[in-house]
Amino acid sequence: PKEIFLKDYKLPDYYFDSVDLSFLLGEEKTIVSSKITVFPRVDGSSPLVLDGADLKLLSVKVNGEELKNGDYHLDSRHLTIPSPPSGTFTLEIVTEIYPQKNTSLEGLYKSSGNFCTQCEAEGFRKITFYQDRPDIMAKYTVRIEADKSLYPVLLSNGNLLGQGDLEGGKHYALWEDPFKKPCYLFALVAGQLESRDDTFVTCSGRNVSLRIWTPAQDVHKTAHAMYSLKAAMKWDEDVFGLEYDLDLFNIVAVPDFNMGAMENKSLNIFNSKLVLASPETASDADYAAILGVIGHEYFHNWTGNRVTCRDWFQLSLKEGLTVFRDQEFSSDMGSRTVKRIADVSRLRISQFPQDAGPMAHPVRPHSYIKMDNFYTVIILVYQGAEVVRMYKTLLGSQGFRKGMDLYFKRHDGQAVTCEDFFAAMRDANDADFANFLQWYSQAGTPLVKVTSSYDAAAHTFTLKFSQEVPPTPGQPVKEPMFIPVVSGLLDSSGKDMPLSSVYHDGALRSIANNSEPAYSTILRLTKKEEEFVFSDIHERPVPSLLRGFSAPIRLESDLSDSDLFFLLAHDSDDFNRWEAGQVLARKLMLSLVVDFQQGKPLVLNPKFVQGLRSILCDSSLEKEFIAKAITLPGEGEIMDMMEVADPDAVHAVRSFIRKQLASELKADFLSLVENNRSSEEYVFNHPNMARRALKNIALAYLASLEDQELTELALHEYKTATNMTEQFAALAAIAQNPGKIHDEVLADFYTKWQDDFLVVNKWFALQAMSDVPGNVENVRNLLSHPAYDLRNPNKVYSLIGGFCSSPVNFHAKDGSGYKFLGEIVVQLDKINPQVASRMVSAFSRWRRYDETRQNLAKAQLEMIVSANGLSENVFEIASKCLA
Ligand code: B3K
Ligand code: ZN
Repeated sequence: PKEIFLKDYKLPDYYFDSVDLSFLLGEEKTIVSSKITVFPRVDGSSPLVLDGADLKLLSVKVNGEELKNGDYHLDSRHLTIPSPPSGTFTLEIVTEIYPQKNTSLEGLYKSSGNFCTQCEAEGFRKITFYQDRPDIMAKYTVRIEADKSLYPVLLSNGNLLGQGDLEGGKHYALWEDPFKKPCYLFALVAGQLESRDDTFVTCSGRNVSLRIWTPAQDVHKTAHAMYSLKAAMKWDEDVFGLEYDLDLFNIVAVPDFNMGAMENKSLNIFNSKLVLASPETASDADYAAILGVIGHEYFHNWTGNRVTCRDWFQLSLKEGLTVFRDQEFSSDMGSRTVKRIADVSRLRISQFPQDAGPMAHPVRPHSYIKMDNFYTVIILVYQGAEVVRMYKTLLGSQGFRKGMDLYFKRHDGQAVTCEDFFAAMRDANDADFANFLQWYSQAGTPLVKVTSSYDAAAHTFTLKFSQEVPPTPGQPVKEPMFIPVVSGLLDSSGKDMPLSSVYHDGALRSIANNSEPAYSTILRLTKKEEEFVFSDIHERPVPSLLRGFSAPIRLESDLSDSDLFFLLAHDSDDFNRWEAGQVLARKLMLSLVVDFQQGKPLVLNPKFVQGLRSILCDSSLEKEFIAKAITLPGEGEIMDMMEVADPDAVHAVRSFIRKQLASELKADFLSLVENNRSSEEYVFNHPNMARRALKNIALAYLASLEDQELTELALHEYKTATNMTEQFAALAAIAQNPGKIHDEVLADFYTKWQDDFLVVNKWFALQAMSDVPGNVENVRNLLSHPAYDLRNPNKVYSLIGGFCSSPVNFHAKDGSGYKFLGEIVVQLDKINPQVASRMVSAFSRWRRYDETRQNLAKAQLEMIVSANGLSENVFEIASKCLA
């Protein structure tokens, strides 16, 4: 396999101006004809090299003349024309492809009888020979011809120029996209679909037709997606002044899709999971995900499509920025604190571990074998969004907006780099960003340690920071980073102290602005070690550091447990209130893990129970915040903090604490369930979601007690639920404990929902994630369940992905979990390398476990790497794991 390096980037020798594509969609094969206007970047005859994969070449013409065999070279990856004519010329290529046989779901393929495409990152080369790179931007027209009864709807990017009937029961449609675009944004859809139609009136008064396409029976489930789309369009106008630029916006939902969705210009293609929702079939989490992803793909129209990436190393330019934008959108539509907590938890669960493992790489990677592997490794996307968030933290909303405006002014219609974004932010604000660019090139999560001291005589409070970026593959030594630490100081009554000035680096900086006292300030860390001294501090404060998680780092402080309980009770920054509770819980869990390993009896610190009880009873708190605050850190998070990860001990401890809390707070939990039942119809809004979240977590705690009465309660909630959020939560609460009721309820749920594949996936995932020992056998059996299909990515993510997320069973000491995954990966790789490669990443932390487990996992990785005909996708991940 060939590794591609950022340092080797070269401007293309040829650019494409216009691209006319024509598709004859057939049952056996599809014929793709392209006519491209090519012009050289500089004069002189360099060869024109086109990418191509799995294509049958039928003909090549240059300026209308067919090329003979010797006039071009063809190998398994390229079509090369060694000496094209000088100046502008036309290139015509005809290829034959087989979408029906394409199980990789990349390029043009069929999903449930309909044709659709997925080209990002490098899938366009599976459709025709092309310079498949994002800095080739061209204007496209697309003609689609197909059988009219089988494929009544024919869609592509841009505006519909014409359509009509043809002989033999066929018809055609002609589309034109007036905007230049890279080929990864090309899309085509053909099939039996119906649409929900609506109109959005833009800020300048233009009418935009909105259409969401699905099979006829699902159209009624698209109301929330349409609501989300209109909300996103309005938000982008209000917050960034960005207006939609065409008269039509299409979304198509398809059941077989490798990822969540794709931002193709004016023709977004979505995994059905992220479009279809009804109160009976989708949970609050699904509704929230739909809102976020519809927003995300829509926002790409400006951040990704109008301004795109020069090369794939710059992926974060569009993904980091667009993830940041969708996070802000969701925050504005719901609760900002709760959204931030959810995003930071995700960062901790997925990104930090990756960043500490064999796949660690900077936001802008230095090399890749298969670009697709760098979308699933969340570092890039989530860390990328954190980097964008830091610009906003440093510049404020207005400064950030100025930077965005300048970015669009400078780069609309261009393919650019992360430096270009940085420069726009800097120049628009005349800002000093120190060595901020390190965030793009250095991998690894910085570890910041802080100690504090109070000088009562001098009225000063000192914070001493040190930072260290751990070594990662290929980067043994690191430079210090520029880390903005938003901080405040609490007085003994729990109020924020007014901050007047801080001494740092030989200078006294005033914090108060225009004589208004400030209660929070940004400490700019840039060195390996440094000190900040606050003056005029008249009592020993409790510091609240890294408010709102102002930088994606690990923070270790010398705060005592009582400081943390104090922050949990009083911090004005709700994020940090939650964080204080998490730090306490992590400490507690780690110390109980040691007790467990030493065979000591487990005892829960009564102060912890007390702290959580006061959160539960604090009526000033938002319900969803309470639900988050009483959720313990995940097992993975705790294992990550251990020298040698011990899944059994961590699981035992977490279950112990849950049960202990459930029994001590039983009365509180019972009243939460009572008082938060749905009385009205399902509404997707923050207060209602918050109420359901709180009720559901209380129910889960109660059911963990395995008490008959409480199981009856959960069963009652299951039976009376009028929406999926509550029904599924009750099912999950019951499913924690094996037994007769467990089996009956699971069977009942399947019978109810067997015709709804999205609900059935929830049912698979729930069983796959079970902690019941030996669950691997159950999961194996489910592989042959009639509703299961390894070719459908959603089903794989539910069952196989779900299984790997259960530490006790995936990491079972007998190796049964590893063996299961090893077998599946090899089998899946033949069908769909992208999905197989996502699954193999579950092995990536294998060195963190004990020797027995290491050997068992390593054996599976070795077996995978030596498998015949292994894809580059899986090879890249598995070999990096072994390196
Ligand atoms: N840009 C796509 C992801 C493409 C992944 C390709 N393997 C959608 C998104 O950003 O949401
Ligand atoms: Zn994206």
